[in-house]
Amino acid sequence: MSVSQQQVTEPDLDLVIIGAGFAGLAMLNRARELGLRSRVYEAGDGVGGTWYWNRYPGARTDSECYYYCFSFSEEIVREWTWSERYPGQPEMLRYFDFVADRFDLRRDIRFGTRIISAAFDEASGNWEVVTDGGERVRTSYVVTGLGLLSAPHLPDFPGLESFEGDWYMTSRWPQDGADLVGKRVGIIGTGATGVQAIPLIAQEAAHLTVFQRTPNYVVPAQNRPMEPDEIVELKAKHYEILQKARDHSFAMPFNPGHGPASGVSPEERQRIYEEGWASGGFRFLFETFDDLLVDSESNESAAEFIRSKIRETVHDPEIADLLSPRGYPYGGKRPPAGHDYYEAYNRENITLVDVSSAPIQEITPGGIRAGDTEYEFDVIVFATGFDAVTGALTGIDIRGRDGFELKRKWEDGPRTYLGLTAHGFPNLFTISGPGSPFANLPVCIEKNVEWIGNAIDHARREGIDTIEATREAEDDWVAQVQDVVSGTLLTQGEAVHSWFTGANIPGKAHVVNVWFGGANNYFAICDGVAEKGYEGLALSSRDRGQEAESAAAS
Ligand code: NA7
Repeated sequence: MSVSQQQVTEPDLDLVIIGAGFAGLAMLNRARELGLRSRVYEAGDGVGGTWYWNRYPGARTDSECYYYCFSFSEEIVREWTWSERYPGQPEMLRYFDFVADRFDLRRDIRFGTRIISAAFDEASGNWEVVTDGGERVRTSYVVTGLGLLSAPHLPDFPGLESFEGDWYMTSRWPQDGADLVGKRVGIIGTGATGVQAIPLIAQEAAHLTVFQRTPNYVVPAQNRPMEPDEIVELKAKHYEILQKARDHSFAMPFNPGHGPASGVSPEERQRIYEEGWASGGFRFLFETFDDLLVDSESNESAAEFIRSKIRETVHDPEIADLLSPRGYPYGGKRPPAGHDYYEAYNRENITLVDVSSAPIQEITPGGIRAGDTEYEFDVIVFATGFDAVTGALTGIDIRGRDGFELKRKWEDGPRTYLGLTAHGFPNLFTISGPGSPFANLPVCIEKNVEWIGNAIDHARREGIDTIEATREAEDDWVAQVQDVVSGTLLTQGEAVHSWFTGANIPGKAHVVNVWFGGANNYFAICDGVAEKGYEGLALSSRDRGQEAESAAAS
């Protein structure tokens, strides 16, 4: 290559990172440690990702604060103190601001800037990334930190443009809030988001009508303020707790359950479920019995326990019955954590409308028509979920070798190696991409960041220009992602539109798009791949004019 050619193809940056949530910030910090010239592009005007956008009433974490957080810096662990077991969205945003300021991250972040395309240039071996403002940046590497649940899904209801009131999507809630006081509000959706929003909207609205298509298994989160003593203890043990999370199949520092649900007497089973209910949230799923996600009978015993709690809590038996999930397993859809969720249905100003048999037909100027009935509203709230896992990535025009579109590659379902890379898309890494674990995300994200950072560092040290998944390794991973879930009950939510399988989006390929083979196993696999010289990845060096494919990959 001549000097002049080299000048033409010299990239502006080593690394472009897309997104300034958990993934983007952790990646930026790691990139700086590695001496990479990096820049983050973020569509929002601030840091936080999910926690920047989801400002709806009641938005808070479903995982406990002390493991739903960054671990990359001991300073953060030492200096930040959580106020609640499950921090609310405003506290999460303060946390992100704290981290961004503490590490002076903002100077490398372009806010209010959306990446609209990224194309791999075969001749130079660089990516050209284009922003919505028309800026073009050439970079050696692109890392996406777009989040699994960030591309909002607004169902295609006819007539929305005719609605004369105000309407909001929970995931695009206005920064200065929405005035719901004294209003007639209708909310569509009873997933994790709707379940958080409903009790709080009911407190503000004159009347709240909930449109429910599929009832969920809601276990109370059991939120409470953090105690000073426990904060001291948790900070002291942070890295021990992190290791425990990394050893858990859902990356949570939980204790194992009590074996199979059938292994104990009915009385003991009841006692253990009561204990799990009092512990709250995901602990009910993971610390009661170990076979709830694999054994139908065990699962049904937990499901029936939850139904009994609904009957106990909700005064009107008909409403309790409508709220009771049936016909799919507990865990078949991502189970929400509740904050007085079922209690809210005892309020005078809340109405539950079952739209499973009488679907929403249209939005009218005055409200919503479901079946033959029209409901009148001042405000409609859409808590209708996300084009999960792939939506944010396919929303960007990403083109790899030969201009091939990522969107086309994933038409029949996403194809990646380890959820991190895709064949035909060299030097592009996807943090928490399709085929990576759906588990406690900060822990998964930081493991991905560590792996990607090491891979880039290795490549630079070895004079390698491109890293790319081999087709064989990708095929094998795609098959494994489907295989590991086959022995579980997790895909049985297909019938009830679970986003795990893409079934919540009309027309989307129905395949499991996350790794359910255990986050702990996944971390070990990724570590093993790196230890074996990036097995399954082709590492090539242009200068050497050779395809220096990793020995292990061949
Ligand atoms: P979810 O869990 O995908 O929930 C979306 C909700 O919207 C769910 O209750 C859907 O009913 C409902 N929905 C979607 N389309 C329609 C139509 N056309 N008619 C009626 N109801 C509809 O999204 P969330 O935002 O609550 O949670 C997403 C994740 O964020 C969550 O899993 C956590 O990981 C954090 P359905 O159940 O499909 O019948």
